[in-house]
Amino acid sequence: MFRVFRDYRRQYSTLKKISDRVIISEEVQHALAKRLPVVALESTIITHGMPFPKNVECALSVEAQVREMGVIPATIAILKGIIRIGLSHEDISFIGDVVKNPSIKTSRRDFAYVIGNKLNGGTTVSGTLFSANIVGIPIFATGGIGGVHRSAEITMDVSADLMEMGRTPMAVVSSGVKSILDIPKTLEYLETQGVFVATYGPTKRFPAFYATESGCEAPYSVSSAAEAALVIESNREMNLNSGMLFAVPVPAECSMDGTEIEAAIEDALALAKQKDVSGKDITPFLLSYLAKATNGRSLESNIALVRNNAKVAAEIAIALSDLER
Ligand code: PSU
Ligand code: MN
Repeated sequence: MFRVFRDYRRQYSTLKKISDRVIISEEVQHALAKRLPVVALESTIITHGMPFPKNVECALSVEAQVREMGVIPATIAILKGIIRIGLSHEDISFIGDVVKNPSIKTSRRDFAYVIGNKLNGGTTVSGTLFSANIVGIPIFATGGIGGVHRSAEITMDVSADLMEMGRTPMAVVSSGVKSILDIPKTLEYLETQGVFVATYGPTKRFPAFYATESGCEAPYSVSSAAEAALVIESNREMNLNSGMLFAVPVPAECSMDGTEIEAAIEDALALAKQKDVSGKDITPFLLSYLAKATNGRSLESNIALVRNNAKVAAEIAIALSDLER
């Protein structure tokens, strides 16, 4: 079974182009061919999650941090209708300049339209999982995944990220989910989808993005990158074909007070309702409201946790390639 995984990677990694619709950067191709550790990174966080130019600064500093650890970052986006696995600095600056170069927030349901019309797309967690999995990248870092929205029992707003995690054998490292969402329902839904969930660290206390505590427990915790790698490896060997979530609390020095952020979230949700914001627009709306309401502190905390998650993902990627050798 171990072989299946290796062949699976070889099958794609030696191809320059999987199809005319997908281009892997030379750096990422080389890393996949040599089985060097690679971490996938999303781009909706650049196009719809943070304002310009902080978005570009954040994306570049996350890439630099991963590289410093000897791991190859593969930021994924759709540029002019082509899925690009591994972006140059120019590409990141291009999609980050959202006024000049607009992009569509792209999850699974948006791909065909964005590609067919040769548009730019910031790939969400679901879109990035789909793309990274085509080329066999086993691990992906982001800030927070989408989840079950509050009042989902009325709106049925459940992020496509959760279904994609259920059907993609990749590990996602995030600071749990934002408390703009319904965290207990999100954990239930992940279980329904067969997604393995663990906190990364000494306790099972599930984090709430800006805040370290959500009041919920994860079913498991892993205490090291090596342990996470063993779980990922087993998932692959068993051909479970489902995903894994490793939840990393925001570093304490950058965390925010849960009650303060909760008050801002309630205001943001009320305003969204009043303005009739719904569907794919709601997450970007809430994020930008929170950044303003907290005088940019939520943005700083967001950047810090993304960097930290990328660092953890890089450590796990290293442990994973050690196992493969
Ligand atoms: N959470 C964040 N920042 C983000 C997102 C989520 O803290 O930028 C983005 C991710 O790309 C995620 C997407 O996949 O929002 C989920 O959107 P929705 O809730 O519309 O599914
Ligand atoms: Mn939604």
